[in-house]
Amino acid sequence: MIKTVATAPYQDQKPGTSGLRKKVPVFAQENYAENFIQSIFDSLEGFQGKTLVIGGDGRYYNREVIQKAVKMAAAAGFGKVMVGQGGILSTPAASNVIRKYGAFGGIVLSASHNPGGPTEDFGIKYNIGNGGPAPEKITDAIFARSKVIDEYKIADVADIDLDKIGSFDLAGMKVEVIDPVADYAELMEKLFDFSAIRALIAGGFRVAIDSMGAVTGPYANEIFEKRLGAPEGSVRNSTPLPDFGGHHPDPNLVHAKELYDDVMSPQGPDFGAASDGDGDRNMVVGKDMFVTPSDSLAIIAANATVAPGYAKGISGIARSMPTSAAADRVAEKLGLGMYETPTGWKFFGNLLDAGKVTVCGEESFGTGSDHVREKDGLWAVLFWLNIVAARKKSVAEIVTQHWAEYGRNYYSRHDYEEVDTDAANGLVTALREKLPSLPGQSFGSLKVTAADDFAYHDPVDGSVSKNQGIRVLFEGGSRVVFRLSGTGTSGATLRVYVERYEADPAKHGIDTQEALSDLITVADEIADIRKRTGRDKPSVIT
Ligand code: G16
Repeated sequence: MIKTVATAPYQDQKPGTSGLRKKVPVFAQENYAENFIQSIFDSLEGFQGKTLVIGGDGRYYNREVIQKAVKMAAAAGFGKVMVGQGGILSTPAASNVIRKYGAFGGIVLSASHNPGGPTEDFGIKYNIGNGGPAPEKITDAIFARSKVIDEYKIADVADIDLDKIGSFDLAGMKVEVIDPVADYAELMEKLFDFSAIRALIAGGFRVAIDSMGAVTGPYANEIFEKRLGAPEGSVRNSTPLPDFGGHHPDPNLVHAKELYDDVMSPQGPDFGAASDGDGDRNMVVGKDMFVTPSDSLAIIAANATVAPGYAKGISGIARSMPTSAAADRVAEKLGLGMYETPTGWKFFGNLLDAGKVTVCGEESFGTGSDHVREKDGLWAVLFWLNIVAARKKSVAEIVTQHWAEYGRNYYSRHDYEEVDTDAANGLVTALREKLPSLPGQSFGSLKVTAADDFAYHDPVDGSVSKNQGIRVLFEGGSRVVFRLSGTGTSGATLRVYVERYEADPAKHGIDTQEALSDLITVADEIADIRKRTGRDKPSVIT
């Protein structure tokens, strides 16, 4: 019943910031997905007879790859596979299932916020037993294996019925098709004060949750409409669609603009939130106030004790290097440990496992805590609603009061998408060469105090990750950071992160792009962006 299939390796299966992401036609090549899945199994040890969790964000090609993964898990010797009904498991829900049931690991099929469809993106990533993305030593091993693989094993059986909850035997392995929502909703109910949020909503506070035609729809329906009593229709675009309804399921000011405009209109809801393709990202908007992800992390950390799951306080905070230093000020005031990691949620895993931090966040619309080992979109939304309910203040009041207390970190990210790869690499190489000469140089009124290529020394396992983004720091705490995205699937994406600290509350009401305009000009001057990329402006500003 187990078939061994001869295969030829592909040379391009290097996992990026979060797993392997490619266009569907790439994944649909002969044995492409099989090679990668077998390379994952070949890089692991000790899973015989143990449990593997499998689920995905429901995008185009999800069901096909789930069938392959289940049959290959049986052939590899797993004892049990737990798979979400319909092949659905949001990334944080998958992380929770892995942890709750003590699974050996999980395979999550997602290309996150990237578009879906026959010519769009697909992805596969492996999560370890703590529920988090595999660390670099495993992803490196998977890549090495994928370059030489010559066969894979698969159970030669009919497709399983993914839509019916229940369990059955498949080639000697147990398959359990589980409700993808129940465990997750139960966890959220433990962490947050649902009765306070229910009372807030019953009192007329209007929420709009945009699931963007992606995986959080069923989760948001259950949590916001069923358990928290939000009127029907409060959750929008709630049916997960293979192509996300043609939307780009990226919760930011560009792709969730409709929701943003609605909340900003006088008759619109009081609170808006959106999630991405696989449910780990979030965007939070209050009336007259967009909350930057960096501020969101700082404000959640500062107010954490209002939520029952965090009532005892938090142990520390971690943020990715390009994320603004707003959270650092909270950590300093509360006397908490503060950690700066490279971009990629996988770098938070060790800190969370060691109990050094409770909450983590990234500028890329990701926030989360030690409840799972992934960032968690709906968790962040519920945290915000819990804070609003407990403090009895609007989002705008909460944010402006936070700035008044801690100062404001003006922050913006400029993305240059689908830039020619050679041009992008050339820009980074030239920047690296310039680094030693930058400190001491002045650009207008901005004087460079330090410039480096960020390297991370993991305080838990001692591993070192180099070349994680180029930082140019200026007097007064302003900075620009340059890095190439590790999640794109065509060309290169240059990200430029710009930040300026302003302590004076009288100067907290300036438009963000205006407040950062001198730094934006200097970033272009230092990196020669226009000339090297041939672009006169970013493709996306968030
Ligand atoms: C992934 C990672 C995040 C990272 C983001 C952006 O998010 O999990 O940790 O911040 O990519 O990475 P990059 O700047 O390299 O594109 P997601 O939501 O895509 O899984």
